[in-house]
Amino acid sequence: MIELHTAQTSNGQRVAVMLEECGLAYRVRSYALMKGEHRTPEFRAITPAGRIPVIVDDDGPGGQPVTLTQSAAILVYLAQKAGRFLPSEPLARTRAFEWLFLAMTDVVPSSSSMFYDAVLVPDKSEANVAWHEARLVDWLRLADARLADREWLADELSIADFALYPVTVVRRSSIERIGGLPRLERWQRALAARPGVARGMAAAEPDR
Ligand SMILES: N[C@@H](CCC(=O)N[C@@H](CS)C(=O)NCC(=O)O)C(=O)O
Repeated sequence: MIELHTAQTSNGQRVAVMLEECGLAYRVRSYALMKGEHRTPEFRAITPAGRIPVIVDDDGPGGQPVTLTQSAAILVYLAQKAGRFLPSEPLARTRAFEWLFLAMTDVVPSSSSMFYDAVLVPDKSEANVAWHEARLVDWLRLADARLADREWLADELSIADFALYPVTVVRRSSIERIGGLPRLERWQRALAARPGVARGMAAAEPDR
């Protein structure tokens, strides 16, 4: 069994979506981050970084338990464990990583910076939020163009799609503000219609 320590955020959702899509058994330990529920010695003992998501797989390689952080690394681990959503052919695999990294190192930082500047930093700045939003939208336009002649970001449905999807849901209003991104929205609808994606997106909801 895999224990998923998570919260109702896009970083947590991408892992729950992947667990669901791979059909792996897992249980959720959900934390209300704004209430500081994760700021405990018990959680720090699991992960010194003190941040979600974390998985603890009691059946890791060689039957040994393994603890992993960083949502993108967890997606790669689960893809290898389940043998799904990460092509084995070298170029197709690299293509999946190309779009995984775009999601994780370009889109997510822009989205996170919007949140930090609007909610967390001492000197809030609407101008800075707008600057990061423009950057976010630039990257999403690239994904929209990529999806013009294909169903998924890489050569097949992959961890790249599951990595990007939750952050595009969180940033729906940014997409609406520029009049929409039709190919990206078609891709969002295709993912939203998948039962595993829907279950994963809701996995950390408080009433669960
Ligand atoms: N790069 C990390 C980011 C992890 C992260 O920033 N998690 C946030 C929630 S989305 C967190 O735990 N924040 C709590 C805190 O900073 O105290 C990943 O993808 O897993």
